[in-house]
Amino acid sequence: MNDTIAAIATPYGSGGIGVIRISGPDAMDIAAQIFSRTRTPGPAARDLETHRVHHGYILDKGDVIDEVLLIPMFKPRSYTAEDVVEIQAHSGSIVLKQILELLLSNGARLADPGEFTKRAFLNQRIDLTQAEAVADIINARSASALKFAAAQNLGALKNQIQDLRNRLIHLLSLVDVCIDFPDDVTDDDLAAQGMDTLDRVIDQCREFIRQHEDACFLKEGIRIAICGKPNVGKSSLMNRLLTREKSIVTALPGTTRDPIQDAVNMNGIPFVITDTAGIHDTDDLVEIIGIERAKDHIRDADLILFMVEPGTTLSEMEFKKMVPPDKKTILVINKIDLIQDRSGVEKQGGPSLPGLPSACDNLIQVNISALHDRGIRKLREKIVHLCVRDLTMDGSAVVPNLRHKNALTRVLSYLESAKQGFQTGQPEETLAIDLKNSIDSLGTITGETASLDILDTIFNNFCIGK
Ligand SMILES: Nc1nc2c(ncn2[C@@H]2O[C@H](COP(=O)(O)OP(=O)(O)OP(=O)(O)O)[C@@H](O)[C@H]2O)c(=O)[nH]1
Ligand SMILES: [Mg+2]
Repeated sequence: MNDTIAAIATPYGSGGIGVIRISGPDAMDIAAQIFSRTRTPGPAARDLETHRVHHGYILDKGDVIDEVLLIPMFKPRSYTAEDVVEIQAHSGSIVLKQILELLLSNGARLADPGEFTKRAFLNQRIDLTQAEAVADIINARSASALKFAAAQNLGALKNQIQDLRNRLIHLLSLVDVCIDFPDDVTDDDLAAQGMDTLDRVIDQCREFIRQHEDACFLKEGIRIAICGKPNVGKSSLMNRLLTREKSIVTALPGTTRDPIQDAVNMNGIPFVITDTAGIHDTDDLVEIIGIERAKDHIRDADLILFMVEPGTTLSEMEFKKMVPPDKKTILVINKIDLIQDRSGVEKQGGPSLPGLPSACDNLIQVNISALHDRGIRKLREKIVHLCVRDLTMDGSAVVPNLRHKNALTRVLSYLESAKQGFQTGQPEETLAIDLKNSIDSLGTITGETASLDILDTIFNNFCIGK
């Protein structure tokens, strides 16, 4: 951290402006070597006022490379809490690369991925949950994912974890007093206070884990599988939901073999939809493999759109083969145009509603025509409602990620053991070990006790320049 790093912070390619970022003790000196307020080399601009925008030119051996704006942000009021200089240049890959190379030849080092954010963490401007939230904001694929990431970036998770950690540290200090001055605290007092703190912290850890399980798919996408017999219109529906022609549609049964997958946002919530091969009894080897893959996707899905068409019948057995019990399922009756006109009046002489087993009675049913774009909006509403209604995320914008969840699970096991220790009157020294371990595990979430391995894993996933 004693050196000065530089990187292009904006994406590769052409654009209005591109930003080059420099951070470290020599940031201003290095920038001053290549920046001039006039088109010709002048005295080095070292005395620029901090947190102001300065107009000037980047010069290379007297030649103007670009007209730029330069913003010095001296420590500690900067992204990394070090001296930072940002140069706003015209955004073309050649011009940005030339400016970067000039900075490197004047003493800066090319930043590693995520190194600016890593420095912000190591300089204690942000904790590890906030650093992770920076990557989540950049990678957010939906409004809901962005909302959680933004709250975490502002310290929502950090504050709550620190509060739990402080409670445990307080309890540990009480246990330490008991060890050193056994006469000052009675066993009963310690047990009462210990149980109270442990119950509260355990409840909160469980709540965090529940929130992870409830809402992590809001970050990654809720998995929907479209399934049914061949030719019922699964691929047509897939294309409607994606609003583009992704899956091949033909009048031939057995058109879709490989599962076709794509992501889409509905109401700001990310979904990953899979169109699958029609399920039926067949001797065709390729179809058999496709059907096996379809079943894998159906098993892993969070929601199934089970499709049928008018004029067919389905036995209980056939239904069970396609839809596993206890899966969230919407019964989609497609090709409704064959039996009803646009105003919902029954057509005479055509096919009738499908004959379905009683297991379908409890399913939410939506009638659509994928071909004529009827009922699709209602189906979208039902999908969103069914997937999000169980979430009790109101008032709590905290969604721990998998790393946090694993740490919380470790914390829980130490605390359960400590609780048992209090209940069975174990020696204070043993209780202290469990408490210490739980405090350390909580610290890995915020970064207070995180190992270098954890830091490397987190920051290596960042882009360069962040
Ligand atoms: N009348 C009518 N035809 C439809 C509708 N939706 C789909 N089709 C037709 O039904 C046929 C099969 O559609 P697909 O979307 O390929 O059906 P699928 O379920 O994906 O078929 P497989 O991949 O073979 O299992 C095509 O000819 C579609 O044009 C609809 O709402 N009404
Ligand atoms: Mg298909």
